[in-house]
Amino acid sequence: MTQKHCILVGAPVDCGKRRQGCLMGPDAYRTAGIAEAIAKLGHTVEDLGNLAPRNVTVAAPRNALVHKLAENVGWAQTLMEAAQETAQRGMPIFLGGDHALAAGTVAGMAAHAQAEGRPFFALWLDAHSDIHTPDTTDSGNLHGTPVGYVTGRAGFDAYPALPAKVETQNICMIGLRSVDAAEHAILSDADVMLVDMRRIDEEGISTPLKAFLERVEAVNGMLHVSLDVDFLDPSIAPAVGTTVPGGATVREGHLVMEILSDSDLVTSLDLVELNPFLDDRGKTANLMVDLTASLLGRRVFDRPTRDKQ
Ligand code: Z70
Ligand code: MN
Ligand code: MN
Ligand code: MN
Repeated sequence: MTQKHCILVGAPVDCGKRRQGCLMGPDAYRTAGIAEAIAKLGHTVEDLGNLAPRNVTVAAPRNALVHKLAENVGWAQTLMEAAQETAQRGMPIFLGGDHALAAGTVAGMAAHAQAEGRPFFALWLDAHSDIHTPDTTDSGNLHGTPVGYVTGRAGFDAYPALPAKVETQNICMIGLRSVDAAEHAILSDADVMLVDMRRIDEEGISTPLKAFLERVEAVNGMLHVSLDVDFLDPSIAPAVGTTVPGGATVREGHLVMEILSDSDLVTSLDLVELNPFLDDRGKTANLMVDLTASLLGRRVFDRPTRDKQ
């Protein structure tokens, strides 16, 4: 892959759900050596430190279950701007923080792509589809809503106006195994590319991923990757509030990242939902850093598949 200027953006977002701890995520990635791992691959690295949410006031949400709406809206504003600023001079890597942060990062990257005159695509690596709205969520946890926001669903009146809507047909979700009824209803009408665990078991993870990447490449698109810790199986990635059994293996995780790296299509990355309070001697933070290294070009061999005659 080509040499990048990687910009680490600390986003200690912890307002997207009730269980606390994701605010320690950015520092856990730093402790696990994310900057050093990226620099070792020949890229340049800049660390912006940790950002803070804009202070905003909002009207009370219609749905009384909704948790910390103002703080979520404040983070969306901060991160939408940070994405647009950093994307102009490098590849932003957002160190979360829970998945609520993607409302800002994805909306900001979509706005950047629009300004560049390029189509925008998002790859959602997650057990969940996160396509609720503040009205449909039955947990009130806004980390379950960023896809709803960026695709322009109704109900986000408190949020900043979307500068550029993400087309549902430009989204691919891989790793799905926990989808709520209201999400199921919207997804069965939309044209999101859905890759659940059954499809991964039957086709392998590379076949649908490569099919999606071909579509991105064909139109010179920009690709944002949003990696939720719970994409991975909880046995290898325990540091997450919502563990869902039956997730991706270490090998599937690395394979996805290596294929993405080979494609050289990825222009931004979220690392989300790491809760260091729940980790086992840093193993989840270390794995997320290793996966980031694979995305940025780390290989066992450059060409592993060719035999010498
Ligand atoms: C559920 C909800 C969710 C992440 C859990 C779960 C949402 N659909 N998202 N963990 N990343 O509460 O809305
Ligand atoms: Mn998620
Ligand atoms: Mn999830
Ligand atoms: Mn739910």
